Amino acid sequence: STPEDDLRAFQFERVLNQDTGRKTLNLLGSINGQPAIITAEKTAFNADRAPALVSPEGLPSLHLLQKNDIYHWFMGTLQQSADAAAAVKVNLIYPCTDVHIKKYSAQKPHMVVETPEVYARYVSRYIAEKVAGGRLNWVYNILEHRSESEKIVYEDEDKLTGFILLPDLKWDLVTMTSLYLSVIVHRTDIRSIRDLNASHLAFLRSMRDRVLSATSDRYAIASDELKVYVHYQPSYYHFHLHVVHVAHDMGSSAAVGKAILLDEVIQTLEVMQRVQAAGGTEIGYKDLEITYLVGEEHDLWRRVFEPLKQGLEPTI
Ligand code: M7G
Repeated sequence: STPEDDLRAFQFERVLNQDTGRKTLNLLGSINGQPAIITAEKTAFNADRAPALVSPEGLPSLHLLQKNDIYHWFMGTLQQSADAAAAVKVNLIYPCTDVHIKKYSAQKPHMVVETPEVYARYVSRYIAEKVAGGRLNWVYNILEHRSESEKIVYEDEDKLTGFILLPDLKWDLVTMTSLYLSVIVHRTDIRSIRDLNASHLAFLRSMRDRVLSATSDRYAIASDELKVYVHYQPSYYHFHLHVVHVAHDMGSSAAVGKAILLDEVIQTLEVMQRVQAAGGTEIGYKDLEITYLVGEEHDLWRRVFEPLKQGLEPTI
Protein backbone atom coordinates (compact mmCIF):
# COMPACT_ATOMS: atom_id res chain seq x y z
CA SER A 1 0.00 0.00 0.00
CA THR A 2 1.10 3.60 -0.57
CA PRO A 3 1.69 6.03 2.31
CA GLU A 4 -1.53 7.79 1.21
CA ASP A 5 -3.49 4.51 1.53
CA ASP A 6 -2.03 3.99 5.00
CA LEU A 7 -3.01 7.49 6.09
CA ARG A 8 -6.56 7.02 4.78
CA ALA A 9 -6.86 3.75 6.71
CA PHE A 10 -6.15 5.54 10.02
CA GLN A 11 -8.69 4.53 12.68
CA PHE A 12 -9.01 7.34 15.22
CA GLU A 13 -8.68 6.37 18.89
CA ARG A 14 -8.06 9.51 20.93
CA VAL A 15 -6.62 13.03 20.95
CA LEU A 16 -3.13 13.08 22.51
CA ASN A 17 -2.59 16.82 22.52
CA GLN A 18 -3.83 20.05 21.01
CA ASP A 19 -2.25 23.49 20.82
CA THR A 20 -4.71 26.16 19.73
CA GLY A 21 -1.98 28.81 19.53
CA ARG A 22 0.29 26.82 17.23
CA LYS A 23 -2.76 25.22 15.54
CA THR A 24 -1.61 21.66 16.00
CA LEU A 25 -3.44 18.45 16.85
CA ASN A 26 -1.87 15.10 17.78
CA LEU A 27 -3.98 11.98 17.31
CA LEU A 28 -3.49 8.38 18.32
CA GLY A 29 -5.08 5.62 16.28
CA SER A 30 -4.28 2.50 14.36
CA ILE A 31 -3.63 1.36 10.82
CA ASN A 32 -4.04 -2.32 9.96
CA GLY A 33 -4.13 -3.10 13.67
CA GLN A 34 -0.84 -1.35 14.45
CA PRO A 35 -0.58 1.85 16.51
CA ALA A 36 -0.09 5.10 14.59
CA ILE A 37 0.26 8.79 15.42
CA ILE A 38 -0.88 11.69 13.28
CA THR A 39 0.38 15.18 14.02
CA ALA A 40 -1.50 17.81 12.03
CA GLU A 41 -0.47 21.45 11.77
CA LYS A 42 -2.32 24.24 9.96
CA THR A 43 0.12 25.83 7.51
CA ALA A 44 1.31 29.43 7.66
CA PHE A 45 -0.07 31.96 5.20
CA ASN A 46 1.94 32.27 2.02
CA ALA A 47 2.63 36.01 1.79
CA ASP A 48 3.06 35.73 -2.00
CA ARG A 49 -0.67 35.09 -2.19
CA ALA A 50 -1.59 38.11 -0.08
CA PRO A 51 -2.76 40.31 -2.99
CA ALA A 52 -5.54 37.84 -3.82
CA LEU A 53 -6.36 36.82 -0.24
CA VAL A 54 -9.84 38.37 -0.08
CA SER A 55 -10.74 38.09 -3.76
CA PRO A 56 -13.57 35.68 -4.67
CA GLU A 57 -10.88 33.23 -5.87
CA GLY A 58 -8.76 33.55 -2.73
CA LEU A 59 -11.70 33.38 -0.32
CA PRO A 60 -14.42 31.40 -2.14
CA SER A 61 -16.92 31.39 0.72
CA LEU A 62 -17.45 34.10 3.27
CA HIS A 63 -19.75 34.61 6.24
CA LEU A 64 -20.10 37.78 8.32
CA LEU A 65 -20.08 36.87 12.01
CA GLN A 66 -20.51 40.35 13.45
CA LYS A 67 -20.23 44.06 12.77
CA ASN A 68 -19.82 46.75 15.42
CA ASP A 69 -19.05 50.34 14.40
CA ILE A 70 -15.89 50.14 12.28
CA TYR A 71 -15.14 46.52 13.36
CA HIS A 72 -16.17 43.53 11.26
CA TRP A 73 -15.35 39.87 11.64
CA PHE A 74 -15.88 37.15 9.06
CA MET A 75 -15.33 33.44 8.70
CA GLY A 76 -14.17 32.12 5.34
CA THR A 77 -12.67 29.26 3.37
CA LEU A 78 -9.35 29.68 1.65
CA GLN A 79 -8.64 28.51 -1.84
CA GLN A 80 -6.51 25.44 -1.25
CA SER A 81 -4.63 22.68 -3.03
CA ALA A 82 -2.32 20.08 -1.58
CA ASP A 83 0.58 20.86 -3.93
CA ALA A 84 0.48 24.66 -4.25
CA ALA A 85 -1.58 26.01 -1.31
CA ALA A 86 -1.96 23.35 1.34
CA ALA A 87 -4.19 23.94 4.35
CA VAL A 88 -2.49 21.48 6.61
CA LYS A 89 0.73 19.55 7.05
CA VAL A 90 0.05 16.02 8.28
CA ASN A 91 2.83 13.87 9.74
CA LEU A 92 2.28 10.16 10.20
CA ILE A 93 4.33 7.85 12.43
CA TYR A 94 3.38 4.26 11.59
CA PRO A 95 3.91 1.94 13.25
CA CYS A 96 4.67 4.03 16.33
CA THR A 97 6.10 3.00 19.71
CA ASP A 98 5.12 3.79 23.29
CA VAL A 99 7.94 6.34 23.36
CA HIS A 100 6.31 8.22 20.47
CA ILE A 101 2.92 8.14 22.21
CA LYS A 102 4.43 9.64 25.35
CA LYS A 103 6.36 12.26 23.39
CA TYR A 104 3.24 13.52 21.57
CA SER A 105 0.94 13.40 24.63
CA ALA A 106 -0.06 16.44 26.67
CA GLN A 107 2.00 16.43 29.85
CA LYS A 108 3.12 18.60 32.71
CA PRO A 109 6.74 19.74 32.39
CA HIS A 110 9.13 19.93 35.36
CA MET A 111 12.44 21.74 35.70
CA VAL A 112 15.14 19.27 36.69
CA VAL A 113 18.76 19.78 37.63
CA GLU A 114 21.02 17.15 36.14
CA THR A 115 24.24 17.29 38.14
CA PRO A 116 27.40 15.57 36.84
CA GLU A 117 26.71 12.81 39.40
CA VAL A 118 23.10 12.30 38.29
CA TYR A 119 24.33 12.18 34.71
CA ALA A 120 27.09 9.66 35.43
CA ARG A 121 24.98 7.42 37.66
CA TYR A 122 21.60 7.38 35.93
CA VAL A 123 21.13 9.49 32.79
CA SER A 124 24.16 8.12 30.93
CA ARG A 125 22.78 4.63 31.56
CA TYR A 126 19.39 5.67 30.23
CA ILE A 127 21.08 7.10 27.10
CA ALA A 128 23.12 3.91 26.62
CA GLU A 129 19.88 1.92 26.86
CA LYS A 130 18.24 4.12 24.23
CA VAL A 131 21.21 3.81 21.89
CA ALA A 132 21.26 0.02 22.29
CA GLY A 133 17.51 -0.08 21.63
CA GLY A 134 18.03 1.26 18.11
CA ARG A 135 15.26 3.52 16.76
CA LEU A 136 17.82 5.48 14.75
CA ASN A 137 16.93 3.83 11.44
CA TRP A 138 15.80 7.12 9.97
CA VAL A 139 19.18 8.68 10.84
CA TYR A 140 21.17 5.87 9.17
CA ASN A 141 18.82 5.98 6.16
CA ILE A 142 19.81 9.63 5.72
CA LEU A 143 23.54 9.09 6.34
CA GLU A 144 23.65 6.16 3.91
CA HIS A 145 21.57 7.95 1.26
CA ARG A 146 18.72 5.46 1.45
CA SER A 147 16.15 8.16 2.27
CA GLU A 148 15.77 11.87 1.59
CA SER A 149 19.02 12.03 -0.41
CA GLU A 150 17.40 14.23 -3.07
CA LYS A 151 16.79 16.84 -0.35
CA ILE A 152 20.39 17.16 0.87
CA VAL A 153 21.50 20.80 0.95
CA TYR A 154 25.14 20.14 1.83
CA GLU A 155 27.23 17.11 2.64
CA ASP A 156 30.75 16.47 3.84
CA GLU A 157 31.28 12.72 3.58
CA ASP A 158 34.26 12.50 5.92
CA LYS A 159 33.57 9.86 8.58
CA LEU A 160 35.02 11.99 11.37
CA THR A 161 34.33 15.61 10.45
CA GLY A 162 31.48 15.07 7.99
CA PHE A 163 27.77 15.80 8.22
CA ILE A 164 24.59 16.15 6.18
CA LEU A 165 22.49 19.33 6.12
CA LEU A 166 18.90 18.74 4.98
CA PRO A 167 15.29 19.87 5.63
CA ASP A 168 13.82 18.72 8.92
CA LEU A 169 10.55 16.79 8.71
CA LYS A 170 8.89 19.65 10.59
CA TRP A 171 9.40 22.06 7.65
CA ASP A 172 6.83 22.44 4.86
CA LEU A 173 9.72 23.18 2.40
CA VAL A 174 8.13 26.42 1.17
CA THR A 175 7.56 28.91 3.99
CA MET A 176 10.92 30.70 4.31
CA THR A 177 10.12 32.28 7.69
CA SER A 178 9.54 28.81 9.13
CA LEU A 179 12.65 27.32 7.52
CA TYR A 180 13.82 24.35 9.57
CA LEU A 181 16.85 22.23 8.64
CA SER A 182 18.77 19.55 10.51
CA VAL A 183 22.44 18.75 10.54
CA ILE A 184 23.22 15.08 11.13
CA VAL A 185 26.86 14.21 11.73
CA HIS A 186 28.50 11.13 10.22
CA ARG A 187 30.42 10.17 13.36
CA THR A 188 28.55 7.97 15.82
CA ASP A 189 30.57 8.66 18.98
CA ILE A 190 28.71 11.78 20.16
CA ARG A 191 25.35 10.84 21.67
CA SER A 192 24.53 14.25 23.15
CA ILE A 193 26.26 17.44 24.28
CA ARG A 194 27.33 15.49 27.40
CA ASP A 195 29.96 13.79 25.21
CA LEU A 196 31.49 17.08 24.05
CA ASN A 197 34.83 18.46 25.23
CA ALA A 198 37.48 20.86 23.94
CA SER A 199 38.74 18.28 21.45
CA HIS A 200 35.53 18.84 19.45
CA LEU A 201 36.01 22.61 19.06
CA ALA A 202 37.48 22.63 15.56
CA PHE A 203 34.81 20.19 14.38
CA LEU A 204 31.96 22.30 15.78
CA ARG A 205 33.33 25.64 14.54
CA SER A 206 33.89 24.38 11.03
CA MET A 207 30.45 22.77 10.96
CA ARG A 208 28.78 25.98 12.19
CA ASP A 209 30.48 28.08 9.49
CA ARG A 210 29.69 25.70 6.65
CA VAL A 211 26.08 25.14 7.78
CA LEU A 212 25.41 28.88 7.92
CA SER A 213 26.95 29.62 4.54
CA ALA A 214 25.33 26.63 2.79
CA THR A 215 21.90 27.54 4.20
CA SER A 216 22.15 31.20 3.34
CA ASP A 217 23.41 30.39 -0.19
CA ARG A 218 20.66 27.89 -0.91
CA TYR A 219 17.70 29.86 0.51
CA ALA A 220 18.92 33.46 0.15
CA ILE A 221 18.63 34.08 3.89
CA ALA A 222 21.25 36.14 5.73
CA SER A 223 23.14 34.03 8.25
CA ASP A 224 22.12 36.38 11.08
CA GLU A 225 18.53 35.34 10.39
CA LEU A 226 19.27 31.75 11.40
CA LYS A 227 19.55 30.23 14.84
CA VAL A 228 21.56 27.06 15.25
CA TYR A 229 21.03 25.06 18.40
CA VAL A 230 21.08 21.64 20.03
CA HIS A 231 18.55 20.02 22.32
CA TYR A 232 19.19 18.69 25.78
CA GLN A 233 17.57 16.28 26.22
CA PRO A 234 17.20 15.37 22.54
CA SER A 235 14.80 12.64 21.40
CA TYR A 236 17.49 10.91 19.34
CA TYR A 237 20.96 10.20 20.69
CA HIS A 238 23.00 10.74 17.55
CA PHE A 239 24.57 14.19 17.46
CA HIS A 240 22.57 16.68 15.39
CA LEU A 241 21.89 20.41 15.13
CA HIS A 242 18.70 22.37 14.49
CA VAL A 243 18.87 25.27 12.00
CA VAL A 244 15.78 27.47 12.20
CA HIS A 245 14.68 30.87 10.86
CA VAL A 246 14.75 33.49 13.64
CA ALA A 247 11.16 34.51 12.82
CA HIS A 248 9.82 31.03 13.45
CA ASP A 249 8.16 30.52 16.82
CA MET A 250 8.90 26.91 17.69
CA GLY A 251 7.30 26.95 21.14
CA SER A 252 9.03 24.89 23.83
CA SER A 253 11.30 23.11 21.35
CA ALA A 254 13.37 26.29 20.79
CA ALA A 255 12.96 27.73 24.29
CA VAL A 256 15.07 27.76 27.45
CA GLY A 257 14.91 24.43 29.19
CA LYS A 258 15.41 22.55 25.92
CA ALA A 259 17.41 24.49 23.30
CA ILE A 260 21.06 25.54 23.68
CA LEU A 261 22.66 27.74 21.03
CA LEU A 262 25.59 26.13 19.24
CA ASP A 263 27.57 29.37 19.74
CA GLU A 264 27.05 29.05 23.46
CA VAL A 265 28.24 25.43 23.39
CA ILE A 266 31.34 26.50 21.49
CA GLN A 267 31.98 29.35 23.91
CA THR A 268 31.62 27.04 26.92
CA LEU A 269 34.08 24.57 25.36
CA GLU A 270 36.54 27.41 24.70
CA VAL A 271 36.49 28.36 28.37
CA MET A 272 36.88 24.70 29.34
CA GLN A 273 39.89 24.51 27.06
CA ARG A 274 41.50 27.46 28.86
CA VAL A 275 40.80 25.97 32.29
CA GLN A 276 42.32 22.71 31.12
CA ALA A 277 45.39 24.46 29.68
CA ALA A 278 45.91 26.25 33.00
CA GLY A 279 46.77 22.92 34.52
CA GLY A 280 43.37 21.57 35.44
CA THR A 281 42.27 18.07 34.68
CA GLU A 282 40.34 17.14 31.55
CA ILE A 283 36.95 18.85 31.58
CA GLY A 284 33.90 18.68 29.34
CA TYR A 285 30.13 18.92 29.19
CA LYS A 286 29.98 15.83 31.43
CA ASP A 287 31.16 18.08 34.28
CA LEU A 288 28.40 20.69 34.03
CA GLU A 289 25.20 20.98 35.99
CA ILE A 290 22.50 21.20 33.31
CA THR A 291 18.99 22.42 34.13
CA TYR A 292 16.20 21.57 31.74
CA LEU A 293 12.53 20.70 31.31
CA VAL A 294 11.29 17.15 31.26
CA GLY A 295 7.67 16.09 30.77
CA GLU A 296 5.90 13.76 33.22
CA GLU A 297 5.47 11.12 30.51
CA HIS A 298 9.18 11.06 29.70
CA ASP A 299 11.08 7.97 30.91
CA LEU A 300 13.72 10.21 32.50
CA TRP A 301 11.04 11.76 34.69
CA ARG A 302 9.46 8.46 35.66
CA ARG A 303 12.65 6.51 36.14
CA VAL A 304 15.14 9.12 37.37
CA PHE A 305 13.89 12.56 38.38
CA GLU A 306 10.58 11.65 40.01
CA PRO A 307 12.22 9.01 42.25
CA LEU A 308 15.02 11.49 43.12
CA LYS A 309 12.41 14.12 44.00
CA GLN A 310 10.76 11.60 46.32
CA GLY A 311 14.09 10.76 47.91
CA LEU A 312 14.19 7.31 46.31
CA GLU A 313 17.06 5.61 44.50
CA PRO A 314 16.32 5.40 40.74
CA THR A 315 16.30 1.86 39.40
CA ILE A 316 18.11 2.19 36.12
P1 M7G B 1 15.66 15.97 18.65
O1 M7G B 1 16.19 17.14 19.36
O2 M7G B 1 16.38 14.65 18.87
O3 M7G B 1 14.18 15.66 18.98
O4 M7G B 1 15.68 16.35 17.12
P2 M7G B 1 12.85 16.48 18.92
O5 M7G B 1 12.02 15.72 17.90
O6 M7G B 1 12.33 16.33 20.32
O7 M7G B 1 13.13 17.89 18.51
C1 M7G B 1 15.42 15.45 16.11
C2 M7G B 1 15.01 16.26 14.90
O8 M7G B 1 14.96 15.39 13.77
C3 M7G B 1 13.64 16.88 15.05
O9 M7G B 1 13.69 18.24 14.69
C4 M7G B 1 12.77 16.06 14.10
O10 M7G B 1 11.73 16.82 13.51
C5 M7G B 1 13.76 15.60 13.05
N1 M7G B 1 13.40 14.33 12.44
C6 M7G B 1 12.89 13.25 13.04
N2 M7G B 1 12.72 12.25 12.14
C7 M7G B 1 12.18 10.94 12.45
C8 M7G B 1 13.13 12.72 10.91
C9 M7G B 1 13.19 12.15 9.61
O11 M7G B 1 12.84 10.98 9.35
N3 M7G B 1 13.69 12.96 8.62
C10 M7G B 1 14.08 14.24 8.87
N4 M7G B 1 14.53 14.95 7.84
N5 M7G B 1 14.05 14.79 10.09
C11 M7G B 1 13.57 14.04 11.11
